[in-house]
Amino acid sequence: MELENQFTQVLGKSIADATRKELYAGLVTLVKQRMTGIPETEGKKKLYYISAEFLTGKQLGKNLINLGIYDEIDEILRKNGKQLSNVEDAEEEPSLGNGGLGRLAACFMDSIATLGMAGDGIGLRYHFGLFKQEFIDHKQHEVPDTWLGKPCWLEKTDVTFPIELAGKTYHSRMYNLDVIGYKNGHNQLHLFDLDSVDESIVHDGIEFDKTDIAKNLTLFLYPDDSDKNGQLLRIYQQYFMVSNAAQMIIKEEKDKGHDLHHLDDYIAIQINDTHPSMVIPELVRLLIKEGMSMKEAANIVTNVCAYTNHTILAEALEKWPMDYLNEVVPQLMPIIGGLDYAVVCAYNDNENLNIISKDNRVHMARIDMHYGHSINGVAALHTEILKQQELRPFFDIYPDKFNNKTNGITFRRWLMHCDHTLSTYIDQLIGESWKSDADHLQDLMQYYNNEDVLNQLDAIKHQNKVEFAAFIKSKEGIEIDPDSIFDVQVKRMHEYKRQQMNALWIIYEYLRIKNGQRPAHPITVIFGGKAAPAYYMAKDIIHLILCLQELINNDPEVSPWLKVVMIKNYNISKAEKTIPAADVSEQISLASKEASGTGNMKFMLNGAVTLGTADGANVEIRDLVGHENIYVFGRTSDEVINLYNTSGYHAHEYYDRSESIHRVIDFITGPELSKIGDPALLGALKDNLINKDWFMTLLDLESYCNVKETLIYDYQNREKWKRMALVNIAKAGFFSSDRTIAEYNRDIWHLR
Ligand code: 26V
Repeated sequence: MELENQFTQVLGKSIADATRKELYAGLVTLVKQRMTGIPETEGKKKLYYISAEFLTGKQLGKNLINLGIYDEIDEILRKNGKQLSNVEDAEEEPSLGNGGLGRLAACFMDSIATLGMAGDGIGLRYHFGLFKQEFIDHKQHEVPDTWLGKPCWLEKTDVTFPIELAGKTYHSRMYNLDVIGYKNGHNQLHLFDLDSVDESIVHDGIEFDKTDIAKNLTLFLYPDDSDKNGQLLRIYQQYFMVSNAAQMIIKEEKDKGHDLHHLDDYIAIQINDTHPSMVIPELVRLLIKEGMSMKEAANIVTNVCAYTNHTILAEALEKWPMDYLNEVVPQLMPIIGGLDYAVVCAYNDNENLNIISKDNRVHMARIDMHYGHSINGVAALHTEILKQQELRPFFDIYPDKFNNKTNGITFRRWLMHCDHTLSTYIDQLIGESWKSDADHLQDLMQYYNNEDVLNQLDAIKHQNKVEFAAFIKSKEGIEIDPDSIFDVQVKRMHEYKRQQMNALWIIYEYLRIKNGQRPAHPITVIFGGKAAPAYYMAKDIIHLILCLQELINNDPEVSPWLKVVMIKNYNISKAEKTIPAADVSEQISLASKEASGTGNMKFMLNGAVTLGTADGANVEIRDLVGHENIYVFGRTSDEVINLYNTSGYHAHEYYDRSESIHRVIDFITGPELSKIGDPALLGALKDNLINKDWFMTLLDLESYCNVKETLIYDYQNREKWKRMALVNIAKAGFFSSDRTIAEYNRDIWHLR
């Protein structure tokens, strides 16, 4: 009753009379009032998690869950003829991330708070986030994502720092987002911005004048960096982020009366990929200004900072030209030069280790590795590859700095919120202890032979599929059959993730159906994901999928057996609707290339079965569920690495040798698709697949087709499938981000 009174009071009218928007605004106020009552977590040592991305997702549902009032509010609304999920839909989703790295940061913030650690996030307040994806003529178009509506969870503050960019001083503004843990903890996410940023300079999609820093600095996450001005803008953004971070941290420490000479006793900084790497020279610079020697400052900063690597893809390892840094952050150059000089002296001018390479580029990850005390990969296999291959020279000199932290996800969002029915049913079966100790999900294994439980789990999945089908019908106008297999590949579009391989399977299956060979069970292949605006091959893959969607769904001979759906503007809220409805989780990256993956964990937790390569965390999923509860195919990472080292892969050999591969590839430019799509784009994709195929699609295509056929066949064995689903849920506990964060703290941060 108390809660209902508070709700009515903030609304200023009866719940029954309020509109959806009013109810949403009322709940924002109510939640903020409740959060204010929770004291901020304090501890002797505090963590700062610096990241260019925080893909937080919508806040309302998560905050209600973490405050422990979700069910009560749900009940109050129901009583008044309203629906909480409907009210949640009124929230704009913050678009402050790109994919796994940003979502990981958000899961981590949730777990850090939940575990009662003092730890704040630091990032940027992008006005339009990444971009919003639209499809026109079967092609991706980018438009600004206007997520900063009202009411907003972000609170504007009076906190501001002077930031020097290209010799000019700008004044930042800090915005705060409260991070409430699950029934415990209260931290902040600090997002910095400039008041002068001008949204009106954006035109024709996401075009804008890249030179006007005062107006453009925080418009977009990852603005196009295919030209010099774009690259300069990235450096401006990165320095703006870390200079705010460094100044804020030093101010907080001074305010607490801490001695900066012992900064490493009081703070830990986690550098999320190389985007925040300039925090190292910036902190050194500020500590020198505080009167410290360069040597002492560098020592302390090394003890404070730790670096996480999230990819082995060369193009993501940032190496900024010296000239550019000179232009944007001249104040850092003497520091970076000094840090490099010490490395040159210590390691005999070894070109593999130098921060500044002979071609005058600054290797950002190398700053982190020399001047941080920890280097971690994000899954066991990934960390091994870093140690043995990509970062080998650093592993040779700093073996003790390397450690693995297999990624995790917060079960509050990825089970309790996204599948409330399943979560509640699990509570009934094994109690609620899994919410604070996810390993307890294993207690579900006692139901392995319990037909009632297996059927009930299956009924929940089916209902999720029915709801998802209705959602797809309303958003995409496509009718899909909840009794078909929902086979899902949702993630950023990238050649290494090999959505094109899935598309080639679709063509293969289409041709078989046309030839009278139907699959053992109808199947719906569901895609979702954005392509970087300047990444043409990824856009061409989207184009192919959209053309296949049109061709296949409208073919009465094929569509009862095979359908294709590409979800537009795939984001966290859509993920929350999609994942609980999935039967099959497609994780088909070229082995060695997907550092971890975290979608794979979300699907597993929601009872989908993985169809994947032995890559990233898939390997650990396989170890947990056993071979009989996962479909693994394709070359191993060792085999793939060997092919790269020996230049042993030639796509055209596969094209020439296999008649069926030949036919599938030729279909891309055949009459059926050319009628629908753009022959130039389809031709470019086909050409790439035959003559380049850097991520070896054709290498694994045949084994992929074979294993997918087995999987479809197995799906008919309902008893077997239901058990596989149960085992996947029961074994997912390891992938709780609470476990990951406990490990970061045990091995790297040492908070409390
Ligand atoms: C690279 C680039 C390249 C140019 C365009 C902008 C951009 C932005 C970010 C990056 C770094 C990508 C790193 C990344 O997101 N890695 C993902 O991290 C996840 C969390 O650890 C992991 O699960 C995924 O496997 C990994 O791909």
